[in-house]
Amino acid sequence: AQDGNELPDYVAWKDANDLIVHSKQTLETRRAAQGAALITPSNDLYIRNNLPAPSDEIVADRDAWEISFEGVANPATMTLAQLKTMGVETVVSVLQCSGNGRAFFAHETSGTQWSVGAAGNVVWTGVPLRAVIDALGGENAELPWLTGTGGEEIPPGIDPTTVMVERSVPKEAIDQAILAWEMNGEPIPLAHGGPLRLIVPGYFGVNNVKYLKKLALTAEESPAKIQQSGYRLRAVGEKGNASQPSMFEMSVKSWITSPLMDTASGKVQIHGVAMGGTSAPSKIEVSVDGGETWTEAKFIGPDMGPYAWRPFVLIAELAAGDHVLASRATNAAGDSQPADFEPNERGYGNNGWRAHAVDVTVS
Ligand code: MSS
Repeated sequence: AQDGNELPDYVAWKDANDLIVHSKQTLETRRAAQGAALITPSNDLYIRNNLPAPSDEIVADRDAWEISFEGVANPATMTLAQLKTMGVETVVSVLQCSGNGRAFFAHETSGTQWSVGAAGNVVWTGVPLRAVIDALGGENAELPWLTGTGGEEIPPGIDPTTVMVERSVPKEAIDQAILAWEMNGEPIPLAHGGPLRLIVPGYFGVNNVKYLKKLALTAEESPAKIQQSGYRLRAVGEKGNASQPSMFEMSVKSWITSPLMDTASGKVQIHGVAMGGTSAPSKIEVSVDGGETWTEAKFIGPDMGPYAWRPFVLIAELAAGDHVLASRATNAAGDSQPADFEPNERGYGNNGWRAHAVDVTVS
């Protein structure tokens, strides 16, 4: 990578020039590399792992991967080969880490200092979860949570709940979720959760459990730390606990990807990407004066549904001098980005347009 940071072995196949290596477990897509792309190429997609990825033996025979289902009328263990006979659907959805935008908070936050690159727009293919659950006799109506367990090995001698990646989401998510085996038209790379990944469109990255080995309807949220106290929105200085909002549904957000620093005066194509969270982006405005005045910009390319992002462009006449370029998206539900997002202990969920603005010098 440009920093002189080497790509870790398990992601050596990625494009080093387009990535910032924060650590072995956290790699971010460069803002300029996001450009006006409809779909984020797998080579450029960010990585966030809470535990080291499992060995690549698990993708040697993908169809033999087993997943168990509980909390349904007829609990069962199925192979990926079986799932591939139960239906198939393709969903385009933004994969975004809860901490994307953390670097833009003014207060000090622990955790990876992501700017905009812990996000990508991805094509996922797999079986709708609803079809699988129906085939197993339906879910137990008394159980309100859908709980997915990741396939990492837990190092011996430690309490598994302290490290395991197990996430619960409200069971309403069943209707949009898919069990995916393909990403961007290819088998999901190990680094992104192959052989099988739970995709919950519209939900933050953490809920999209990789190497999914168990899926259950449960009475309670997972006892795992990542559920109980991790990924909870709370005031600066407060500890995490299960009464605080969990990082489930994403919100409306956008950012400019070009120009980012300097540009020549005259006509300039200002572009970026806009996402609606759980409903499609419906409007995108751009400001060249730090948010004093706004002009509606144009979406580029096809609308790929409520969970996808859309690239946008505004052709603006920029005079020489310093400009603050900002973007502000609105979704079909009528929500718009706030100027500022409330600072919170872990720096989650930042969608404030002011923090995502860029300073550009026009000469
Ligand atoms: N899964 C598993 N199994 N493990 C881990 O670690 N992580 C999370 C998700 N899932 C994990 C999982 C997170 S947290 C995120 S973001 C995501 O994933 C990412 O993805 P990629 O593929 O990009 O790496 Mo934050 O909210």
